[in-house]
Amino acid sequence: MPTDPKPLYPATSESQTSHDVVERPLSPGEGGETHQQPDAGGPTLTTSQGAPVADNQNTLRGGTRGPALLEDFHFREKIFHFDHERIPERVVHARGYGAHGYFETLEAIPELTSANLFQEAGQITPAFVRFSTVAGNKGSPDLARDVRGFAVKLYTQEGNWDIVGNNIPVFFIQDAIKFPDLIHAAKDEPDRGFPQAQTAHDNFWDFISLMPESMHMVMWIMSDRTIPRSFRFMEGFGVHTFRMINAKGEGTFVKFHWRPKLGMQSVLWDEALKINGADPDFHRRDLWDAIQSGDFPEWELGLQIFDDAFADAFPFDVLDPTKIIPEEDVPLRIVGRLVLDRMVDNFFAETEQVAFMTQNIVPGIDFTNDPLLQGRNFSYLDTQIKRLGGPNFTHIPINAPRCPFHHFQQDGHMAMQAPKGRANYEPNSWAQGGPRADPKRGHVSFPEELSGEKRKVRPESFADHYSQARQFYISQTPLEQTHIADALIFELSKVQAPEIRERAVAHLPNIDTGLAQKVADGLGMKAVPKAHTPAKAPIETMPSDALSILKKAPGSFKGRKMGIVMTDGIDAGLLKAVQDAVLAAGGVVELIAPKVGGVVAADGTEIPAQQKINGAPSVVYDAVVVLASEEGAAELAALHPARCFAADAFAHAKFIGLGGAAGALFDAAGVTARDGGMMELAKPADAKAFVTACADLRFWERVAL
Ligand code: HDD
Repeated sequence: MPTDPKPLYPATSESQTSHDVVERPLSPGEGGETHQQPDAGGPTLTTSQGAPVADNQNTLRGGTRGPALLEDFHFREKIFHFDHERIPERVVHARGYGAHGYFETLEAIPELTSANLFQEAGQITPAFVRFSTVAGNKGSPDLARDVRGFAVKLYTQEGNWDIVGNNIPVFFIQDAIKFPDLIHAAKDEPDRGFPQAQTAHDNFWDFISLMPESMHMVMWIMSDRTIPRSFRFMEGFGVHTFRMINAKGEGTFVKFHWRPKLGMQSVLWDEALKINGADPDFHRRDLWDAIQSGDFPEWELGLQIFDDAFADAFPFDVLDPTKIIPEEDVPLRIVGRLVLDRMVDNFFAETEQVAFMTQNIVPGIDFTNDPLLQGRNFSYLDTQIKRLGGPNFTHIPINAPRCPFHHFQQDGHMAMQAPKGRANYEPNSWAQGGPRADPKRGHVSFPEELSGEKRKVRPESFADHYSQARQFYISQTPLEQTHIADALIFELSKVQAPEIRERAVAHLPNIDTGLAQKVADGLGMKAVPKAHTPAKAPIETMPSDALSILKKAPGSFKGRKMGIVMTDGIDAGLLKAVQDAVLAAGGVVELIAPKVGGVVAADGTEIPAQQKINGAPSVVYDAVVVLASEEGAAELAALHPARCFAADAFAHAKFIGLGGAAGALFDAAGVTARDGGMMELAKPADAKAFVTACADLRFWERVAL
């Protein structure tokens, strides 16, 4: 006689929710000794079977100078494991960086969704986020001009919910069947194996120029959104229209937005190129430094909520992932915040093995018929099985749910759980029969009515490819528009086939004739090529300030970095005043000197530096200060890296503080003009005014449009 089912698979135990910690000696900087002595008191080295190892320097040999013996099980185990250390990198988004944190619900929205995490304000849900670039391989530089992935895993009490988004709210293509073509075209070309991590090549622009649906995305990727200052200063978007379902089964459409509390910020293209050389890990280091110092980055979750009536009246199809819904039409409703407060313990175990999947949704959340989303729902599971080696990747702690889970999936490579009992199927009549489906608690799809012919077809409502591209362009400030034109000129100047260049530029008159003219001029074309005929005539759209980075500037130096170059003989009081002012504004300071050992101030104080001048170009700072005695300024002026530091800081429209004889360095660098963005720091009291000015982040007046 069957009795009440008892859970067959126990709730996750401690060892399933967090990594079993394998102690290893701390390295310098983590609190470890700089030189660990062989007998420093650490644990004994063992094989992975636990057998103590006597000698980790020499293989077992037949005779002192004889051959290595196959019998050396320690050697063989060590080398075999090393040989297997790599797994396939992600086919896209290979280069990424993750951190742990939490999502806090700020507003309960049970009227919109039964999703457990939105039922009570103040509810905390553990989260893991991985940021990434798309096209480059795992070792590519951080400042590639590229879309950034913004993938969020929320470990809710009713299962893992992944919002696998980007820092751009639209996508290149409308149907997932084109994804392999898009990615093949964007990545390095198959015959030559380059270029790495960039779209500035023939194949990309060949494909893109043949796909008018990508034109809206092209405006976004040619904007400064694709060269973010760091992950902390990026927006994130779920991209697709999703659905929320409440306890009564009523559905509403929703788009997800992550908005950085520190505001958005990007670097200049010339900076991006130089940062990639100076610090290819610029974005990783930024996130690491911020979190390790307790300055936890934070994003608000904003929802755009709308119903069928809005969707029907909206001039574009809400299922088309190449379209946004302007915030002016549907404002964001802020319902929560995401805080990243802990780095991973181990990059591979967590960041590399984390498996995001669009199909990971929870009760109260549902998909829509967006054809890109539907295709993604197939691709992500498939890719994880390939990448992580089998179906049990959900046993890996970073991927395991943090709520109780019970199912009959079993066996397979690397099964980590040992379910007890006899029942591994359902229905069954055993006393301990295991879990059963629950129609009240379980995920229920929105009961949308479906009809229509079975056809390979693109709906007519997806046919307008230019209206929102134009809307994006006209929403930008003149400076941002210049950056878009410059980016297009740069990318297309790397395209060798003139007919591809022409075909790409021929889309631009449908977006903005001024832009088309600028790009054609920049490429040395005699005239703007004849515009392609749009599949559907564009409609008039209104500019939206929410689409511009500069119109949403934060007006704060919080979270930013000041580089201070100093020499012997400086005023230590002035230096301290600048440091204090930056810290008070929520920024951080890095001290740079001709020698990393530091400098001796005029009053004899020894001030250590964190960087030597040729390892710290000004491109890695948000604003700079140079404090120099007369001899110090002469010493800097003789150093090429110091002159580049000064010239670049000026050219990149940075705020520049000058203390003592620092002006001599700028003169030597060819920067003889002084403007409102260059401020003399004559006395400690000037430091505050300077740092207050830095809240504008750039002195744009210096840059010609
Ligand atoms: Fe994708 C990874 C975001 C379209 C197939 N995608 C991946 C990641 C992000 C996105 C952030 C990295 C996740 C991580 O950090 O591990 N992808 C998007 C967005 C898209 C999009 C915002 C459009 C709105 N993707 C897309 C399509 C397909 C894929 C149309 C296939 C049909 N994406 C994949 C993938 C990846 C992936 C092959 C590679 C590694 C992985 O999944 O885990 O399955």
